[in-house]
Amino acid sequence: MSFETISVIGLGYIGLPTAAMFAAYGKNVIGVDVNQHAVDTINRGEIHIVEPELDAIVHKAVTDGKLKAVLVPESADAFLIAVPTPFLQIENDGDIPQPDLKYIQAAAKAIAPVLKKDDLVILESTSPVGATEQMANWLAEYRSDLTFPKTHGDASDVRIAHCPERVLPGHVVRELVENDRVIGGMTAKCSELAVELYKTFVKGECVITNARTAEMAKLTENSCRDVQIAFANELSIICDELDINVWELISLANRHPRINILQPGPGVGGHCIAVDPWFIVSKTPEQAQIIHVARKVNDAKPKWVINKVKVAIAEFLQENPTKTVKDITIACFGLAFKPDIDDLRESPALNITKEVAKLHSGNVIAVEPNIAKLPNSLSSVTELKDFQHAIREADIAVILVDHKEFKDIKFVSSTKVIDTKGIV
Ligand code: SAJ
Repeated sequence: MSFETISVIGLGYIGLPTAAMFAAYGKNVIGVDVNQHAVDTINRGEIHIVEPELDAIVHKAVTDGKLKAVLVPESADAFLIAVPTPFLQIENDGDIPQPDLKYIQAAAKAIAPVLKKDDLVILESTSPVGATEQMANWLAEYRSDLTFPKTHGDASDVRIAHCPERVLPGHVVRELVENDRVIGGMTAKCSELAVELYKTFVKGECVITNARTAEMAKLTENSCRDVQIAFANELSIICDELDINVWELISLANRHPRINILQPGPGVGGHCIAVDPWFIVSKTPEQAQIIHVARKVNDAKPKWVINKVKVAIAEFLQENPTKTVKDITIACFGLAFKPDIDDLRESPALNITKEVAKLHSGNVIAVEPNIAKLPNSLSSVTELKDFQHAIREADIAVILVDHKEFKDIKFVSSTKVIDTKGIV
């Protein structure tokens, strides 16, 4: 089977680079998105997301006529679904977040009318175990004239697989090509065809398993990182209590040949590591003990940092009895969810800055070298200032992200520094 036309449903951080890569390797690609702005932007040869090197690849693919974006799916040989898998609204504090598959269902419904015999449908969205089978059930429901793997095995009209994306934001273009892929077909034939499709551009190994294991593999990778970060975050709180420098401690422990502790921080952000472990916990709440606790440890870290700010304010007032709270300037260094990117979504640094601005009646300034303008949620409570200004003005400095611009940061001795990233 040769896949001539490939359709990617969902043109976000994963779907757009994937669509562009297939187009760059000669396939005809139809990208589908419900967002008119995204569709228009891509069809102009531009991009609506920030990812290094992607703009040039999309521009060339569109100019060469290999990539187009549409609102409604058209016929294709393979469909890759890369839509979000968020949570359902939590009703009570402490409830376990439950995954919401409504975008996968909507994608299945949208492609069903154009689906034909011998098509391959791949779910790329990070999903709870069982989501691929659920998607296949929805497709079977919408297209009772076609056969599916669950009932017809390798002889089915439509082939289904789960192939989770595993690329690191900021390095997507390189990692899409170089990373190994986990290919979880619903049957052996489904896997074989999915490997053939990805081999269009993937230089890494395409390793075959079943759909459920592929779903769990992706959740396991991100949960493993979350648990390890929780360990580092817990160490940082223990060390603070015991008056030990956690950064020195970790670098010493990491000299052991079999130890590799990650770095503590102000909490875990982004749309993956802080989300995916819940897909395991919600499915197996009795069994997923460590994964659950790790989530709670990481989610509690921003509160701990905010408490440190409150303590610093009290100490500052004690040491400077002629001053009032209103005289204190707090500078927050970094708003992004990790270093050297401009992505503020689900960022603990952003949330901490917001909370500090809410609790502090004096001046709060924010430094984020990767953005030109503050998001609306912050612009009414704080100002975006440059690095040097913030260093000069800060009575209390809160370092929240280890951006490269902050590496040589130095404060005057009177500035109280809360360094969540071990830069100072
Ligand atoms: N973080 C720490 N300490 C560390 C490492 C990270 O506090 O030592 C924090 C970061 O500051 C950030 C959060 O964790 O707030 C997540 O950052 P990250 O770099 O660990 O991961 P993401 O969310 O950018 O991308 C992850 C990657 N998964 C793994 O490394 C196992 C990526 O490969 C996945 O494709 C991506 O999730 C995804 O889409 O699932």
